[in-house]
Amino acid sequence: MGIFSKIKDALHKTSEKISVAVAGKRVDENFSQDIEDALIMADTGVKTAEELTSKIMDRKFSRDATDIDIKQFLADEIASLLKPYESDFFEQEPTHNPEIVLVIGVNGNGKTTCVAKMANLFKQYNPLLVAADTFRAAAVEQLKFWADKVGVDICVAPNGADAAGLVYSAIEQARANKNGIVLIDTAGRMQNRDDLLAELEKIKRVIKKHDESAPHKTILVLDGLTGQAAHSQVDVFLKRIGIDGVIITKLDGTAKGGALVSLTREYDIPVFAIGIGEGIDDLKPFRAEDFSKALIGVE
Ligand SMILES: Nc1nc2c(ncn2[C@@H]2O[C@H](COP(=O)(O)OP(=O)(O)O)[C@@H](O)[C@H]2O)c(=O)[nH]1
Ligand SMILES: [Mg+2]
Repeated sequence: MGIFSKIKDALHKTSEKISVAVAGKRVDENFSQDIEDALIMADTGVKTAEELTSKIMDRKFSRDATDIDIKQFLADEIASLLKPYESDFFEQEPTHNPEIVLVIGVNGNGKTTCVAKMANLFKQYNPLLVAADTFRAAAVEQLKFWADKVGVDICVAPNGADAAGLVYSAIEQARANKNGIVLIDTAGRMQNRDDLLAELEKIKRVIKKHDESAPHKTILVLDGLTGQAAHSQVDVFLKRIGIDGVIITKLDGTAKGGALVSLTREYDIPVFAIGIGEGIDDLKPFRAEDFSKALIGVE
C-alpha cells in the first residue's frame, strides 16, 4: 500500500465525519456549525476549526457547489497551513562530526522504532545507536535487535546504569570509530516526570561537554493516536529540554490527525517525518498536501 493510502485509511474516521458534515448541504449557518464541529472532533483545535470554517463561508460557494468542491477547498486550505512545517530531514547530511541526535518522548510513542528507522535511513553515515533507556532490559534488547538487523554499531550499558554516563562514553566511542551520526534513544516514563526530565537535562549537559553546539537535533516522538493530549507533551518537552522537530508515528493506525494541524501551528515546530508502520522502511517525509487530502478524504 502506498503512503497516501495508508494515511488515508488511518484518517478515515475523520474524513468520514467531514463527509457527513459536507454531504448534500447548502453552505449556510447550519452547515458552518456542522463543519466546525467535525473539524473540532478531528482534533484540529477550536481556533483552527473556526478559521477554516470562516474561510469556507467567506468563499461563498454557489448553490451548485458539490461536496467535492468544498472538500477540495478545505484540503487546500489545510495544506497551506501545514506547508511551512514540511522539512528536508530526509535529504540532510550530517554537518557535525559526529552529528548528535537526541530522541525523546513518552513511553510507547515509538522512540526506539524511530531510532532504528533513522539508522537505516542514515546508514551511509555509519550511525552509532545509543541505548540510553537503561532502566528497561527489554528496551536495550529491542534496540540491539534493530542494530543487528540494520547492521550498525550500538552502545549499551548494564541494566540500571547512568544514562548520561553511557551517552558520554558513546560519543567518545563515536569519535574513535568515526561514526558520522549518533542516535540516542532515551527513556520516556512520564509517571515520574521530574526524574525523567532531570535525566534528559543531564544527558544534554554531558553531550555539551563534548560539543557545545550539540545535540544538533532533538526530536520529540509523538504518537499519532494521542490527539489533543499531544499538546501537553510538546509543552513539557519544549520548555524543559527544547525540541527541533517532531516525528509523528502510527499514522497507519486510526488517528484523527487534526492534532498535527494544531500542534505545528501552536508551537511553530516542523514535522521531520511520519511513521506509517512498524517496519524499518516505514518512516516517510511529511507532505502537507498528501496529509491534508487524506485528512479530508479527497483524492
Ligand atoms: N503501527 C505502527 N506501530 C508503530 C509505529 N511506530 C512504532 N510502533 C509500535 O509502537 C510500539 C512502541 O514503539 P517503541 O519504539 O518501543 O516506543 P518507545 O517506548 O517510545 O521506544 C511498538 O510495538 C512499535 O512497533 C508506527 O509508525 N506504526
Ligand atoms: Mg523505547
